[in-house]
Amino acid sequence: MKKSDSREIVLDWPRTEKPELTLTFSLESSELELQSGGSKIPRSLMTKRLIFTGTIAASLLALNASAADLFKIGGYQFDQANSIQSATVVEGPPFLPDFSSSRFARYSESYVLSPDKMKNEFHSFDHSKSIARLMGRRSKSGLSRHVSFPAPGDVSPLPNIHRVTIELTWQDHGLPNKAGVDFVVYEVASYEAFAVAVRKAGADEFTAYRYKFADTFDTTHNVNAVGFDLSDFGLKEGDVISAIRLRNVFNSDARGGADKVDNARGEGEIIYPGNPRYKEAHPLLAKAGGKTFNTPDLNADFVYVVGLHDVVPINSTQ
Ligand SMILES: [Ca+2]
Ligand SMILES: [Ca+2]
Repeated sequence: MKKSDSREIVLDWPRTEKPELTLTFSLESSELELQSGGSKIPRSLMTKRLIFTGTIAASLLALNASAADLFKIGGYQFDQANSIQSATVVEGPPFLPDFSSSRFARYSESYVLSPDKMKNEFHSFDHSKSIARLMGRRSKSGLSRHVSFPAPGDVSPLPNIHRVTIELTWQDHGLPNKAGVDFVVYEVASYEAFAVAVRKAGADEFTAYRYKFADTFDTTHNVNAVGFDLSDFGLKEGDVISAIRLRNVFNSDARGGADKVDNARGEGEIIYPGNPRYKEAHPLLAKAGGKTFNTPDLNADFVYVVGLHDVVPINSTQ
């Protein structure tokens, strides 16, 4: 953003106050805060609107002038404008069960601890971008819904029999590879295995699939946060991806053998049975030093996937 860019920012201020106000932005809480005479103005008093137009400090513009769209879950802060916009089953029987994720992105931790004192930072969260709802599943409550990979007892598809893949896109936008982690997959409740591949904008093929241990479990939101760095998929910095695929994993109950990984830690590139590297590959583990997944733990539950940087438009020819 250039300093000369002109942008309108709408601020609210209390009816009773003169507009001699200080505007601050907290990087910690991602909140814009108005102060008058050194005291914070409660949001409940913010009823009038003050409109600034013209040149605004670049540091403020960098916030996209929409602090309300920034959320933090499982240690990752994201702008919900960068959430994926479409989800489709592209491999396997198309029906996957969906469930309510009633705790996901509903309340902030501080609000849960003291609801009378704290504001709920998630009141403006867009649950319609949760994975199952993007797949057209209805929600009576208006909350997020997750879709689950095959589990024992399902009629179809079945674990260790059907390969199931979900493709996610930002439609006409893509996600650039920048320094560090680029996107995060939120998987509900106990951690269950899944593989991830990406497609570079303009490419026909997806990369090899990778499996990763969960980074953290967020008890407030009942999700595992699993961050992925596009460099691990072989992309260069500045490369843009146009799609992500999530695929189920097989264990040793599968007829052809378990999916393995290339790293002795138990995560990394997935090495499928039949691959010449399969003999040297390693068991896929639930966590570092952990065990392999049992069949009831192959039904990963996807609620939300979001880019950690701003998505960019991609040409239809890419
Ligand atoms: Ca990266
Ligand atoms: Ca799970």
